[in-house]
Amino acid sequence: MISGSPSLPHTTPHHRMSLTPGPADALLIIDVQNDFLPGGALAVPEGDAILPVIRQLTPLPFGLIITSQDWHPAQHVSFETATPAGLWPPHCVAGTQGAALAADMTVPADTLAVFKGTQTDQDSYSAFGGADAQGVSLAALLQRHGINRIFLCGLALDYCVQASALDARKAGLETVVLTDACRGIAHDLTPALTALRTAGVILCTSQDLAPDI
Ligand code: VGL
Ligand code: ZN
Repeated sequence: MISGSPSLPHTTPHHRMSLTPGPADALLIIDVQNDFLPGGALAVPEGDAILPVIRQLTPLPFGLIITSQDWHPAQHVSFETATPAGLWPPHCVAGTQGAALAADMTVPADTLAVFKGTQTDQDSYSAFGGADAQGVSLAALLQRHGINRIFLCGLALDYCVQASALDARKAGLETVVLTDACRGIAHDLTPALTALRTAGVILCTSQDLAPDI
């Protein structure tokens, strides 16, 4: 480049970082469960719009793909029917169809699964509060696979995706939220996006990973 020539407009350090997934990158698919989809007990507006986007992401060469699931006991503390502190209608009760992953989001056979909010008296919006069926925490699974960067997508952007992305930063991971592969509960998602950016989370779209998506 000619010395003194202007740098490219709109080019920031973040954008210069390669966003092409590789072996040290994980895709974390947050709570794409029937109860968070239209018709479900706690439907996220347009939640189903992310399904085709996620279907384009899963074939990319991530080192690891993990799904998280809200997996609540029938009288969970977060249910308005169970406790005065409960904020939500009953949803994602362990083992029910509502807690199952969306049938039209096919994930590769070697995808790992973590479950959260499994104790009656505790909730966790963050997937980092979850563990696999053997009780191995999400953080341990990522470490075991040598993951240093995590891409997040799923539901809901302003609750479980946000909490998981903030915990990923706290765990020292490069953290990218794929905004077109998320939907939120609030009408205005600006506060959630601002909190993410402030914590050093990179916001981009699936287009930035695979230009032909
Ligand atoms: C969620 C509310 C209650 C989420 C889970 O997955 O974002 N939101 N439980
Ligand atoms: Zn929940």
